[in-house]
Parts: sequence; structure tokens; C-alpha cells
Amino acid sequence: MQSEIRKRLIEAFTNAGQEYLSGQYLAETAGCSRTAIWKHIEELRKEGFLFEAVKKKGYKIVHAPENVTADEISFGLKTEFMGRSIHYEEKVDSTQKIAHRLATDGAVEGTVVVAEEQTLGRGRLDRRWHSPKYTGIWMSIILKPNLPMHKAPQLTLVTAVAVVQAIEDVTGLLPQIKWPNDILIDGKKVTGILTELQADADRINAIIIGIGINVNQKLEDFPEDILHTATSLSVETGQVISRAGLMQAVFARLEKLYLTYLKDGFYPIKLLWEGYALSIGKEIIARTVTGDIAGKALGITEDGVLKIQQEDGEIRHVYSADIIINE
Ligand code: BT5
Repeated sequence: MQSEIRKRLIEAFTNAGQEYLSGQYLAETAGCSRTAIWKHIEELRKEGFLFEAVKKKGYKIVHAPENVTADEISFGLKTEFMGRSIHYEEKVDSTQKIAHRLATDGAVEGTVVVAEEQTLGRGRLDRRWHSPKYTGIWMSIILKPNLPMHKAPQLTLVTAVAVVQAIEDVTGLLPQIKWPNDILIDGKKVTGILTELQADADRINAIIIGIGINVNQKLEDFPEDILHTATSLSVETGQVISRAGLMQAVFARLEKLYLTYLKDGFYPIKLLWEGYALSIGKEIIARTVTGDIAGKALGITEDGVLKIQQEDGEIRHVYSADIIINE
């Protein structure tokens, strides 16, 4: 776990902007001795932070490192609770698994599990999510909304809108959403979202939102089976994208949308979602576990359920499926 003191230091430096902070001030803010502050600053230096130290003035951060550390994700983060508690791992089987455990153990809302690499990244229906080292964002966010269980799928859509907005903020690209959980650029998948539940009777105890974003992979990094269907932000922009910066953007956008959703319900999110949706108005096939449903995608209901109009005019509601779009 990230040191609580370093977290407070990063927060103080974030708030200070370009101002210097004295050792005395940092010690008071972080609640430790000045000697301890010095040691923590050394730790941050080892992680890649660069400080400018000026006699009688104190310290200022002049560079935050590129590799993703919990400290770097915290530096510059301006949310209330989303991403405020970060559980960082170098290598895990799946961040979902760890997040489930933390949620059961009482992790606070907004806690995030991030890993540099996943050996068994999960998709839906036991499919695999390819999560190679250092190149993507593989993370699980714990939310604890007071909602009935049937509303949980709406949070997948809330998250999809937040990720699209964050990608747009950071790269200028304009991705689209394929119901329910794929984010595509020019028809290729750049992000997958997996929402899992911990529930008691009909109430949600915790919701674990897994987000996988392909950030800095090169085309040749993708394995054969997804080579023609996947892309990364770096492939699309020709640039290396800061993963920590993008994570911060996701946290900021998600916090805002999630609070709107809790306050005003799904309707405002539905409008945004439809603005980014790829399949609305198109002829599609929804591949469900009980068979295919073909027809025109009309939109989503108030609950986030996909509406398809069949050739015979009947309107079907689809709760879970893979969508194939007939271009
Ligand atoms: C998803 O499933 O798209 C949800 C993926 C969620 C991954 C995150 S990473 C952090 C967290 N921890 C986890 O263990 N999981 C979550 P689905 O719609 O079932 O799509 C899976 C399919 O996408 C696979 O069968 C492949 O065809 C394709 N795929 C796998 N890895 C990919 C990648 N990196 N980029 C694009 N497509 C991929």
C-alpha cells in the first residue's frame, strides 16, 4: 500500500502548484518529523519525482515520473474520493479479484486497484483480457452505491461515458461506445469494461468496475487473435500517452458523472451515452446466451437496456449480449 505520509505530501504539493513548501510546513501537514519528511522525499526521488530544493523556501516538484506509481497517480489528482485510495501492484492475476477482496474487507468508495500487468485479465463470460506490462491501464474501481441490484448495469454505461470523455480530454480522439461495454476508435476496440457485483438480498454492497484501456501498445504488440480488432491510443495518435494523466482524467470524469447519476438518475447519462453510441439506428445482431436477435437498434431504455426492433415490428429488450453491426 502507498504510504499515508507520501500521499499527504503529494496532496500538499498538488495544492501548492508552483509554490515552495517548507520542511516545517510539510512535517505539520503530513504529521511527522522533518527528518521523516526528508526520507519520504528521498523515496519519491527513487520513484522518479524530481524536486527543486531552495534554501529557506523549501521544496517544489518539478517533474513527476512516467511509470505509473500510486504516488504519481495521486500527484495532481483533484477528485473528492475517486482514486483517492490506490492499491498498486506490479503483477497480478486480475485486479478484479483483489478489488473484490478489498471491498469485502471494507475498502472505502473510490478505492482503485491498479496493476502494471495481469496474467489472467478477465473479460465477460470468462473471456480473457490481454493485459501486457506497462503499456495499458488495468484497473478496478470499488463503488458502494445505495441502489437495487437491477440498476447495476447502468453503472457500466456511466463508466463508458466517463472513459470516452477522459480519452477525449487527454488525446483529442473521439471514441464511440458499442453497447454495452466496448469503447472503439474507428471500429477497433480500445477499452473494455467489466462490471461485477457484491450484493445482499436485492441491495448492492459493492460494485467492482474493471476498466482495461490499451494506451501505449504498438500494433505488433497485440496477439494474433485481436490484431485486427484492437487498437491503442498510441497507435491512433502516434504519441506516447501518460497513463497516470489518463487515469486522473477517468477518475475526475467518473466522479462527476457518478454523482450526477446518484442525484438525478440515469436520464442525463442516457442522453450523453446515446450521443457517443455507435450502434443506434443501425441494423444489428445481438448474440445472447439464448440465441441471436436481429433488427434495428432503437436506443436504450431508462434502465440502460438495449431496444431492438425486429423485422416483424416487435421490440425486444436485450439485457446482455455481444453486438454485431451490419454495416
Ligand atoms: C471486456 O470483456 O471487454 C471487459 C474487459 C475488462 C478488462 C479489465 S482490465 C482491469 C480489470 N481486471 C480484469 O481482470 N478485467 C478488468 P469482453 O466484452 O468479454 O471482451 C473480451 C474480448 O475482447 C476477448 O475475447 C478478446 O476478443 C478481446 N480482447 C482481449 N484483450 C483485449 C485488448 N487488450 N484489447 C482489445 N480487445 C481485447
